[in-house]
Amino acid sequence: MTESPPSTEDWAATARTLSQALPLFRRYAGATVVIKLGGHAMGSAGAMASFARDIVLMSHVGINPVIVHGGGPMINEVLKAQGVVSEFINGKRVTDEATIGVVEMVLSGLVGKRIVQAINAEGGRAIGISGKDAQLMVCEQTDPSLGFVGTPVECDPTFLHHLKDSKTIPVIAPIGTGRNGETFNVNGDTAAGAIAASLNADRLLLLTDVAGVKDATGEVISEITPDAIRDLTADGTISGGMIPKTETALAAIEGGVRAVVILDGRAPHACLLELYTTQGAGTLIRT
Ligand code: X2W
Repeated sequence: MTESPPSTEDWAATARTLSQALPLFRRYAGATVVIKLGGHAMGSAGAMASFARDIVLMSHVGINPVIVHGGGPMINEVLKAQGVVSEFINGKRVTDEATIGVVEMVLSGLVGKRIVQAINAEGGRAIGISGKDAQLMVCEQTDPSLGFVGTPVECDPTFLHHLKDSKTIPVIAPIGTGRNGETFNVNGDTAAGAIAASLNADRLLLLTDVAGVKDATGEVISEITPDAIRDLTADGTISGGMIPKTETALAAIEGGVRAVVILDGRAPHACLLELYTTQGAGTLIRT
């Protein structure tokens, strides 16, 4: 069955929506927004296309989007095909020499290029790099028990500024370089926080598979301060997988990011809802 063509009323509603968006577009014109797209938030090809379209729209209305991606589930799949099951300590993959090769291949080669291709297919101009490129993310070993897992200690955003000047959208894989030529696997949230801080980003959006930070009754909190986050963590309300996300948020804010939002990336148009509606989406964290 073919869809009926839009009516005059439909077009009028579209025009009204566009006109109403103007003040919201102006609010973020020139802003740098770092978006962490986690592997669990990536979903189907259709969801990826919709995400890519939102990113292209953001760049057309004056935002400088910077994408940092994860890809944990995709790494698991490739390792599984090789008969390897990873061990995780506090949410970080124990990464031996064989594993780091797979991690880099999957993140830089597969996942990053998939996002680049989706953005370019929607008319944007994206480029896939990793933290290794142009000394973007220099790391130190996080803990010997984790093997080749790195903590970013120096981020040089110079190359990202060049990309911004040439209206190119960076898609960054969370792989870092060590001072002695090592390759480090960096948690995607940690990498996004460090890169956002180096850019003094206006917003860091952590797209995940939960609606946001929840209070003791299970309701999503729409806005919260870093101090209140610390209280909710101390009393156990914030726990499990949410802890690395809130820790990333607090570190990013301390490092100079204006605000962090934790939101469900599987919701259609999650980024647009957050930036361009007065209601927002997920949990906004700022002082
Ligand atoms: C992650 C990197 C990918 C990632 C890993 O190996 O799975 C560490 O655990 P998500 O999809 O955002 O979870 N690195 C050290 O963070 O992916």
